[in-house]
Amino acid sequence: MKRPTGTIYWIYLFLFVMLGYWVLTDSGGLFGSQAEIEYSTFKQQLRSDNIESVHIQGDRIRGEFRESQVLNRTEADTTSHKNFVTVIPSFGDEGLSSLLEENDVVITAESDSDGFWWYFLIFSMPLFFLLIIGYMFYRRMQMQGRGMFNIGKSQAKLQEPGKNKTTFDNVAGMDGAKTELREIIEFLKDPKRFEEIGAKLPKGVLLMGPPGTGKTLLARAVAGEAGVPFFTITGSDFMEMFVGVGAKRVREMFKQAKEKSPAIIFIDEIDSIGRKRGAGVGGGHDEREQTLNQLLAELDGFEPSENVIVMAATNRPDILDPALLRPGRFDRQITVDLPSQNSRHEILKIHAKNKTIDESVNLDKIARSTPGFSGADLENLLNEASLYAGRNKRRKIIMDDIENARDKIMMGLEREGMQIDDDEKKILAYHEAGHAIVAAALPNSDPLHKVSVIPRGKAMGQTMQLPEKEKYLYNKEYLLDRMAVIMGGRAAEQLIFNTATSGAQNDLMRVAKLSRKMVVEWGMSDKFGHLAFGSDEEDVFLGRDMTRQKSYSDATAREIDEEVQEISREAYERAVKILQKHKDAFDQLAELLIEKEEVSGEEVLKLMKKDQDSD
Ligand code: NHX
Ligand code: ZN
Repeated sequence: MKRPTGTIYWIYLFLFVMLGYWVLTDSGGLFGSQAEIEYSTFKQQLRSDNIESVHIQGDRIRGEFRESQVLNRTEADTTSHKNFVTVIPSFGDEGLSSLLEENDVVITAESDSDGFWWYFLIFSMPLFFLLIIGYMFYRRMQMQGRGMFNIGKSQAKLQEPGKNKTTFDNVAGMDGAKTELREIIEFLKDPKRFEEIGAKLPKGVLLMGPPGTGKTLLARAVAGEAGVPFFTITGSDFMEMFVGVGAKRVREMFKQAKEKSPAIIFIDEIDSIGRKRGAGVGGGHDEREQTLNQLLAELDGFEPSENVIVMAATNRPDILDPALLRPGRFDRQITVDLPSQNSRHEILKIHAKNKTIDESVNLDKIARSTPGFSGADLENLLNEASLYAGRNKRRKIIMDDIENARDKIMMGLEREGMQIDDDEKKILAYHEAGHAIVAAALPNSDPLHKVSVIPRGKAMGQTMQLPEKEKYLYNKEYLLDRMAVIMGGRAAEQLIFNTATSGAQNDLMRVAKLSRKMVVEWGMSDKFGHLAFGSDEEDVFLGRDMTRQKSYSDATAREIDEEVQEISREAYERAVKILQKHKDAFDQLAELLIEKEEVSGEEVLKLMKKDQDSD
């Protein structure tokens, strides 16, 4: 049965208190019939010696008649009354006391208790509210499954070896990481063998890599392969509103793990407790530091023979406290990168297993066209594709579904509600055509995938390029071409409409960032040659040095700025030249875009070819 919810409970209590008040103060006259009589009536009854007793309470008199009185105040009301109530006039009545005595009336009195009850109510109100708040608080904590009394308990979830079916077969790619971890698995399977040789195994393994790359999966697979209990916890689970709780939870968790050893403890998102101490805005954070100190102490404390290995994952290794990375702690650091094209293919195969996919689907082609996708992105990709297929009442996922899903993930959700009028549609079409024509004309830029004037995500239209193959290095020619392509949008606005729009904001930003990087970080400017000035990092919040020393003079800073501007200007001018040269294809593409809204890369290339042939 469901217990009454908090609010209802309090409403009941409130009503109960009100009722009690009502009864006690007698104002409702629950006990016996009681007549309200005029003061003069009362005096008259007193003189005729018909008052047995009075009870004086402030300015009110309650009393009893000697003989019941029939007081017909209205025709209908002819009840006889034994009790009465009346009020002493505010100017007082001096003769009253002697009159009462003369007639042998029993007098009782009470201090102004009416007022007392009011005072009671007023003073108890804050207490009452405090109780309500306290109760709600308590309920909320209970609802989170961590009642008041659980507060110091470990929040780590235990997965028994039998239940964990994850093995390295479930993990595609990551060959380097797997090799590293095999050693640890061997150790966990047969600790004695290693102990006999006197080998000391790392206590902590830190998995670092971007989100969605399968760090948790990898840790789970290690536990599955080794067949040992697996404790998982997220860094933020240690945190509670009370100082010292985190530290206690760390202690508890290690105690539990030691009891079950050999075992693996996995701390996800360790950066939330493992951040550099004493850093960040607003100074230290007592609770977090205590928790971290306790974690360090536990790592130092347990002996290798206890066979507990701590794995941790983070996507921000740079903000971790250096103490965590010292030998004897997380000294084994494994980078988990975004998957390569081959790994993406493997990952897709794994996720395709529990989906019905048409034979015509070429997973390798998908892997090629999804650079920068993480494992989680790929999983999401196939799921979105299956949703598309379902929406279109298909029984199998076809290539189109996957491509649709990919475009959605890469460019954002279509914004169907956005109405664009014809004038703006024209600007938009020319802007995108500008990007596309420059991209098609330049030899070093990534091949065009698609041009679209359908609003998606933040952008009203976009030009998509897909690299032919995985790139880890970008040469100067590629970067210069890329900047020209991005400038193509603004160049188109200028050429066709002789104006500039605010829409190019994002394009301009990207060009500015790229050109600054070329000068400052990559040593690619003609003026400075092969010289880097060091980068200035952005995240001031995350415990980095906020006052990075510049390694160059103000005069150089000015020169850098000039060089950056020069590179951006050149990119713009190259774009203008290309658009002028291919004016026919440019116009045709813009018209095609207005008509069809989406144009594929191949179609753009065809237009370009026709244009060149007619030259
Ligand atoms: C606005 N949006 O904000 C309108 C609705 C030049 C025709 N008033 O360059 O859509 O102006 O080549 C990531 C990606 C802001 C972040 C794109 C943040 C775009 C997109 C502004 C086309 N395509 N601009 C483009 C565009 C705009 C914007 C973004 C972003 C426009 C341009 C957005
Ligand atoms: Zn643009």
